[in-house]
Amino acid sequence: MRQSMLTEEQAKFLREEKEALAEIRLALSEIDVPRESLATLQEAILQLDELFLVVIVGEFNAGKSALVNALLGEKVLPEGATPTTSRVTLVKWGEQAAEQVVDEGFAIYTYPLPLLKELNIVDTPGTNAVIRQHERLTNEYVPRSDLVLFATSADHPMTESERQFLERILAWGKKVVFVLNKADIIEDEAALREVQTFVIKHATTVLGDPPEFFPVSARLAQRARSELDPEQRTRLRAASRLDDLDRYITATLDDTTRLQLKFTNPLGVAENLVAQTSKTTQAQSEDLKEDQKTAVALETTISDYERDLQSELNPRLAEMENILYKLEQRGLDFFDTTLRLTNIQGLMRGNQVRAEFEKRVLADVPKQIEEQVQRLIDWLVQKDLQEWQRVMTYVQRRQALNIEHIVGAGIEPREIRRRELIDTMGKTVKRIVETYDRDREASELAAHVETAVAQTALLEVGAVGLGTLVTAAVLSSSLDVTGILAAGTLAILGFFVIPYKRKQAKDNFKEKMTSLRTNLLNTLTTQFKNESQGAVTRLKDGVMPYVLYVRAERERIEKGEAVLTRLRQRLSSLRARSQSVVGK
Ligand SMILES: Nc1nc2c(ncn2[C@@H]2O[C@H](COP(=O)(O)OP(=O)(O)OP(=O)(O)O)[C@@H](O)[C@H]2O)c(=O)[nH]1
Ligand SMILES: [Mg+2]
Repeated sequence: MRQSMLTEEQAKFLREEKEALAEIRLALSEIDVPRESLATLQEAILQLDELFLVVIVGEFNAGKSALVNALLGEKVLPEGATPTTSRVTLVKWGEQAAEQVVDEGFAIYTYPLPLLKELNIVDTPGTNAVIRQHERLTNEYVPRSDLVLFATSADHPMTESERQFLERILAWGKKVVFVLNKADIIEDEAALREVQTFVIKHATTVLGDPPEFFPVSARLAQRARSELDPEQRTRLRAASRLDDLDRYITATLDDTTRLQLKFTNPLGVAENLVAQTSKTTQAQSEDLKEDQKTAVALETTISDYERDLQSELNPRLAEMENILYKLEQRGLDFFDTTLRLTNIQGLMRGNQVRAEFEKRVLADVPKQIEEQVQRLIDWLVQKDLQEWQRVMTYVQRRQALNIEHIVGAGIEPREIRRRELIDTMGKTVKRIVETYDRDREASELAAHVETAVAQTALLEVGAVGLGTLVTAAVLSSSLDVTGILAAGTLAILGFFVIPYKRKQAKDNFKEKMTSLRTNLLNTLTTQFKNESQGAVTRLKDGVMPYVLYVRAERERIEKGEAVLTRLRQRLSSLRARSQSVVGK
C-alpha cells in the first residue's frame, strides 16, 4: 500500500494492525495450527504492503483470462477452449511487456499499462478442471486477494462446484463480485434477466446478501478493440457491457474503499483461521469426552479406595490393641491375686505360678493376634483384587468404544497415541486381574508383617511366627518375677517383701506391656500403611500414564480455546477500528 495516501491515523493503524497480526500469528502457531495456514496468514499480512490485488477465479473455460485481457485492453494472457491457464499468473506493471515463469505454479507478466500502477491482477487456473492441481493453486492464492472477481460462464452459470468454491472464498472473508461472462451467447434481454436472476439467487444463498453482478462479454470487448470503424466499435463496446465493470473497479480503487478492503483483508484471513482452529479444537474436545469420563472414574475409584483403606485400617488395628489391653489387665489381676502372703505356699512353686500365668494371662492371645492379623491381610488382599476388577471394568468399557469406532486411514496421531495408552493400560490391568493369586498375595503379605515385627528392636527375639513372637515377649516380662519369687528366702522375708515385689512386678509388667503394645501396633500400622500404599501405587502406576495424558490433553484444549476466544475479540476490535479509521 502506498503510505503517502494514508492519513496519520491510518498509517498508525496500519502499523498496529501489522503488529497485532504478527502476534495473532504467533499465538496461532502455539496452538497447533498447520504450517500452511500460518504461511497463508503471513502472505496476507505481507499483502498489506502491496498494491491492491484483484484475483479472478472461476471454473475453467469461463473466460477468466479473456476477461483480464478485456479489462487491460490488451491481449496479455493466452486464452483457449481447453484448460489453458496452468499457473497462477500475476499481472503487474513493468516498463516492458515480459513474461517470467517463476515455477511450476506461478508466473509473472509485466505490462506498461497505467491501470497496473493502481492494482495488480491475478489470473488463476480454472477450478473443476481435470487437472486438480489447478484448483489447489487457486485455493492457495485466494486468501491474499483484496477483491475477488468470480467469473461464471453464461453457457453453464453458477454450477454446483462453483457454489462450493464460493463458500470457501467467503470463509476467508473476501469481498466477492460476480461477473457473468459470455453474455453474448444469450439471445435476448429476457433470457439474460433470467440467467441474472438465477445466478444472483444462488449467490445470495451463499453470501447472505445479493452480490454486485456484472453481465459482460469479453469477446465483444475484444472485438471492439480491433474494430476499425468507430461507430461499430462503440456499438460493440456498449454491447460488451464492460464499461460497467470497469467503472466499478475504478470506483473500488477510490481511497476509502480500497483502504477498507486492504485493511480488512488479512483480518478476514485471520478470522477464518481462528474459526477453522476452533472447529478442530471443538472436535478434539468432543473426542476427548469419553476419555475424560474414564479418567475421572479411574481417579475417583482409586482415591476412594485409598480413603477406605485408611479409614478401615485404624478400627481393625484398634481391635488388636484391645486384645493387648485385656491381656495387660489380666496380668495385673494375676499379680494382685497371686502375689499374696496367704499364697506363700503356692508362690514357692515357681513353675506352677508360671504355668498358671501362661494359662490365665497369656491364654489364647497369640492365636487371637495371629487371627486378627490374618483377617487384616485377607481384607487387604480382597480389597486390592476388587479394586483391580473395578478398574478393569472402566478400562474395558473404554476399550469397547474404540472397537466400535474403528477409524480407517487418516486417523490422527493424537488418537493413535491415546489408543496406545488405553491398550497398554488394558493389557496391564487384565494381566494383573487374571493372574491375581490371593493365597500368594496373602502369604507374601504375612511374611512382610512377620519380618517387620521380628525386626522391632524391643522384642529382641529370633522366634518365627507372629504368635510365638507375642508369646515370647509376654513371657519374658514375667520371668524375672517368678525367678525372684522362687528364691528360698521368700518364706522368711515374705511379710516385708511380698507387697514390694507385687508392686515391682506390676510396674514392670505394665511397662513391658505398654512397650509391647506400642511397638506391635506401631509396627503393624506402619506395615499395613505401607502395604496399602503399595497397592495404591501399583494401581496408579497401571493407569496414570493414561490419566495424565488425558489431563494434559484437556489442559491443552482449554488453553487453546482460551487463546482463540482472546484472538476473536482482538480481531473484532481491529475490524471495528479499521472501519473507523477509514471513515466508514
Ligand atoms: N462466446 C464467448 N466466448 C468467450 C468469451 N470470453 C472467452 N470466451 C472463450 O472461452 C474460451 C475460454 O476462455 P479463457 O479466457 O481461456 O477461459 P479461462 O477461464 O481463462 O480458462 P482456463 O484458463 O482454462 O481456466 C476461449 O475459447 C475464449 O475464446 C465471451 O465473452 N464470449
Ligand atoms: Mg485462463
